[in-house]
Amino acid sequence: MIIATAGHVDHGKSALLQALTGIDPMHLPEEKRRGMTIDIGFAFLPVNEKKIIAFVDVPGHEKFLSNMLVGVGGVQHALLVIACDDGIMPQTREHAAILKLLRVEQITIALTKADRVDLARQQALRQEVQNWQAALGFGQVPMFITSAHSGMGIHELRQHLIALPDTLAENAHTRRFRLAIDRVFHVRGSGVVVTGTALSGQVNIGDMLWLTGAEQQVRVRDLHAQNQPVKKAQAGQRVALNLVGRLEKQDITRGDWLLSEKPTESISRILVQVETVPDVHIAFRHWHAVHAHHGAQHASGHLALLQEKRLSGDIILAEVVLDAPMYLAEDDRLILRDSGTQRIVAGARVLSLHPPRRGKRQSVFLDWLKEKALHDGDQASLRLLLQQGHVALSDFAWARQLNEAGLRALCAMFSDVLISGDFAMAKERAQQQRERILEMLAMVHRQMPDQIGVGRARLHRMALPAVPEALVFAHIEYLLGESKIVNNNGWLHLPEHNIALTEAEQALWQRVEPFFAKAPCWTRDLAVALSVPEEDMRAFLRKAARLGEVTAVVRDRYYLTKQIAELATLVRDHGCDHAGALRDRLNIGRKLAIQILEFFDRSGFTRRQGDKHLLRDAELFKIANTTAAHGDDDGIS
Ligand SMILES: Nc1nc2c(ncn2[C@@H]2O[C@H](COP(=O)(O)OP(=O)(O)O)[C@@H](O)[C@H]2O)c(=O)[nH]1
Ligand SMILES: [Mg+2]
Repeated sequence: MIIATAGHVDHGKSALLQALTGIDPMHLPEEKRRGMTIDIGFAFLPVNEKKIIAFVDVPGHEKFLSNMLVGVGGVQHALLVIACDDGIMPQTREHAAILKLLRVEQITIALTKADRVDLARQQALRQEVQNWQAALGFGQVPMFITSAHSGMGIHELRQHLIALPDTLAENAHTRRFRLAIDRVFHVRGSGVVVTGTALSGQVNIGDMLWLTGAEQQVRVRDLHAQNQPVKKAQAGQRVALNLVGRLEKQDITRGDWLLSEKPTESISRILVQVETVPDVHIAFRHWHAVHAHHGAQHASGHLALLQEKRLSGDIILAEVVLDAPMYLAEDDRLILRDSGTQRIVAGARVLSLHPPRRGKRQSVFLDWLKEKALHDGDQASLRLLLQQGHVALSDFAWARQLNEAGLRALCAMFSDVLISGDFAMAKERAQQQRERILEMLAMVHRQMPDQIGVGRARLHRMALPAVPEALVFAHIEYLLGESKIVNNNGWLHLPEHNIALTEAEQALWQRVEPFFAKAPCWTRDLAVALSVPEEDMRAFLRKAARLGEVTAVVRDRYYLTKQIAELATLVRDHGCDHAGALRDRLNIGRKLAIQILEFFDRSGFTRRQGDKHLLRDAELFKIANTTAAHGDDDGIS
């Protein structure tokens, strides 16, 4: 449990913490000299064996608002302090707005310095504050009248804070570890130690984490949570980590992050829902220069509004374009300050880490984004993505910082969704795509009756070019498993496309096969040589092709399929990527060499680039070695 203070400068935040915990949270010499909090400070209140409350004390002076924002990032509860003699002041309002925008909705209010005013003033202020906070929408907020000098109300406030429930436990089990670094030390004998607020997940001694900024993997050698040595720390705790890596203290600064793993991409454009609070006046311009704060990090950038004009009560959708990458997850909350006046202008809830390159102002997309803004949480996010098509689960889990257990639990809630490898999609849509694959195969068979079928890369391109290859391959695997399609040495075809030779045809095959020993054969030449009508020979060879015995490199010119496989092996292993090379290697005519390479291009085995033919689907033309298939089981009875 972490509780942060909030409130106007000199209202007695630091004094209150000292009264509650016995610890003076001000630690900098300059703070002591000036009697004013400049940076965040800390105090810990041990409750029992298991529970220690961490307090983060923040500066109230508007000059140090950045530090205040660092202090309240990731906390579960805030102690909003208002001095009885001063009442509600500008930073009281500003800090309350920040808490609201960061969704720190659990707050307790302390009316401090009660010894300075009479009872009537205390009661009048209590009423005023009650009305004000209710208007802000905080709901039921416990209020205490205290004096750090006389001790009034301190015991009651302490007991109240001790009894607060811990709310972030679920987050610790379903999310990845994320920690916003706010301080860095060099500790003699240990090396680099960082401290920060754990936003989500868990960390153990020995874990490898990704350190942003220094951009390297680090190992956790030692851990403290809530100021105590521990083996494991988790979300909702102040954590100190002794890190091992190629690191010096100066390689790390406040605002860096410790993440579960290296992000696959750097995020500097995000789509957000701009959020406002009644106490903050906003007047956005398009391309408003802003400063975005998140955790202990901040970066400058611009706010690009997505709608031309806004109707009152409408959701404000915008793109935040950052000057430096930030480490965000969906539903994270940013605080936006006006770069000129430094004032808080709004909060922003992250809706998407991946703004589309085109069409983000089109109504179809805006409607979808608006729908996203209206809903919170993992389930709604996945449902809305599934509406658009397939979802890459690893990307989705990263965007929401879900760990494996969290993702699994979420997927289990979707009964009408098909999970295939890394992809999730609506079962109905998957069914449509599989149908499409079968239809395409049927068409291929109609158009190319002398071909046994197509390779999977080509089938992907023909049937579902806009769907990721891995997903189409997964569909194909499924259809193979269901015997809806057949795989013949990498060639895919419908089961009914493959029929056996009759006895007469088998006899003809005995006579035809020897002709292939030296070279590929033309249908007409075989017809003439064997005195078979050309049309009969053509039909026979097409059937042999469907059976996978022969393969046509051009219409009516056939190789034995195993010869094609040998040619393919040659290209695969020696890269005979142009006709000259193949001609020389095989000692064949240039025209035939070109026919072979063009056939490989058409099959999807190679891809033409200029006059080269580059390998594309190396799996094609591999003749399965069926006798070796169970080799691994040898010796096990
Ligand atoms: N009379 C009185 N003075 C207080 C009380 N709490 C704090 N102060 C004084 O108010 C000033 C500001 O207190 P401080 O805790 O630094 O305020 P902060 O800026 O909100 O952290 C200091 O001079 C304190 O001694 C209180 O309960 N009663
Ligand atoms: Mg202070």
